Amino acid sequence: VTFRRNGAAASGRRISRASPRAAHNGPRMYACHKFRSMGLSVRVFERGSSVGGTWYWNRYPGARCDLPSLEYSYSFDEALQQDWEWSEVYPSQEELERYANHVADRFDLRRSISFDTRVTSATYDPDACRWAVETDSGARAVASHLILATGNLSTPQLPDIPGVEGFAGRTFHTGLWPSDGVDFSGRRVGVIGTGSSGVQVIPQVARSASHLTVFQRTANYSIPARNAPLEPEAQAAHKARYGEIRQEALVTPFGIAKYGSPSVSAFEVSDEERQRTYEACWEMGGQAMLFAYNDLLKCADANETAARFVRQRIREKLVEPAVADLLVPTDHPIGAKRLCLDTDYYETYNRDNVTLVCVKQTPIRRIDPDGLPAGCEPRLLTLAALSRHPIDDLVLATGFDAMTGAARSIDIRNSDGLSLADEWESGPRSYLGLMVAGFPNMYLITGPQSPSVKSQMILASEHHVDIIAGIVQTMRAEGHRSVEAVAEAQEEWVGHANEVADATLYTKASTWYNGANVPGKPRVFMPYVGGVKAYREACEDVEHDGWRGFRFQ
Ligand code: N01
Repeated sequence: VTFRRNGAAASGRRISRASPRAAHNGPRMYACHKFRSMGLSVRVFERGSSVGGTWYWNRYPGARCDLPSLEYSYSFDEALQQDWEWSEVYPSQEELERYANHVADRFDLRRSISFDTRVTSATYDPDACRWAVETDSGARAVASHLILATGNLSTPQLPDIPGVEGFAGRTFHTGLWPSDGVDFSGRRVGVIGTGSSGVQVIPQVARSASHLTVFQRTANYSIPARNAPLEPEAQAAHKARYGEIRQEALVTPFGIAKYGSPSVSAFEVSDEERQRTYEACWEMGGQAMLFAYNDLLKCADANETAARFVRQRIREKLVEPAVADLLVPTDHPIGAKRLCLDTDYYETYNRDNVTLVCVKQTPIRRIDPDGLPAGCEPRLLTLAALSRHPIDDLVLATGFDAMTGAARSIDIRNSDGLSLADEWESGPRSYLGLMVAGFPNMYLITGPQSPSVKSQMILASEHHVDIIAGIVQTMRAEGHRSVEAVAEAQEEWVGHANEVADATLYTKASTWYNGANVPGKPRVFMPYVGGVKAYREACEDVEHDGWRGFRFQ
């Protein structure tokens, strides 16, 4: 049975690995608008039944973006950014979905989108310089340019645990949540996964379930989000200098104006001053902690100063020291795995109806139809000496086949018959995260080796759409029929991206950034972490040098 989001999970049907794909709608909608305004004929294929992408699929209770609403939004249209009123500092899934629908209607985009349609294959014809696209609905298209706006966190990943597909109760993946919601009242619920999704959904489920058992493999660092209503004065002040703030964002490491470029090292200040800074960051909430000093993600000792501070704060929230021992992260630098932001996450473990099970040393070996068997984690079981963990509902907050999963699932073939999946068998390689050598007229949006997930995604998507538009304009103006990344330029860029990553602490953790969460996936660090400013400058240089590294014909 293919797991479908609408209703299937709520009625308790089985989950299968044949999951749909969803990308953030940011790039698709802006690309549609931009290319249509250039007079091109555009067809967008969308697996979902409506717009929203990430915010269409990830509608689990508590789902919320952890970047400020006023920044995590389109900048391409001044009237849009002035008109839309955000209600909270950090936008909820509901508000983001509403915003996406507003954008689709405002720019009349739906007429160019084929919903409920999954692209199954794309084949390049070198004589015509065209891509032939096929879909699961039978719809076909032929196009001069093919854009993979397939998303970075869009292919839900089931855990590699035998029995997961045979669980008899209801199973939900956070990235495929039923549109009509889920009622957990009176139910015994198990949650596997304590990344950003788990940290958000766990406090919500605990409020209604009769009992919640959380299976944690790696304890993660989580900071209070401190979401709040967005005061009208603050919103007006931001909008009064919106353009300037957008420009400020472009010269920060992560493309977020709120988190500028720190100029000092953690060791250039006294212990007392550092402590005061960390306390201020903790009170401010959000991702501020990681932006306090310029070496927190580069120097292990500097990182440890922040990690130690956060560990202490986590301990202070927990009543049971034994539970704190399990929840305090010790095995990776803070920020090397995506920093989580939460509302009442740690406090949830003080509730009587919540059990934490650590499955680090003794992994879950199988899932039975009615729960997790005894012995999956007998040694470190903390709050209850249960011999087994009977559960009615299983929530998989187990993440995604990130950055390459969706693109590799489409049978994309170049003129030699080589598939993109084969080309990327040893890990993805691209030129600037925009094109893959050997695949003419095919573009990636926020692809591997671009800042993508290590930046503000909407800004990153707009940047890539604008670059592709520039390439297409050049082709029109100069009469070219095809464009392709030059293999040597790609190798050089990939080498640079790897060098930059190796100089950071990001490589010191097993994460979806480096494919560690998907069995068999090559261990390649995928995002570009040289910073948004450096990346944009590199792209500008390429363009000024007549699109250096791209071959036009
Ligand atoms: O996924 P994840 P996510 N047995 O991969 C565990 C964005 N996002 O959906 O760490 C036991 O981070 C796994 O354990 P481990 C954000 O960029 C943003 O939570 O591999 N456990 C981990 O705990 C984020 O980083 C927002 O040891 C197993 C969890 O499942 C990205 O999406 C909100 C297991 C997966 O965590 C992905 O986040 C949500 C097994 N067999 C998401 N297999 C906001 O903006 C996996 N796990 C706030």
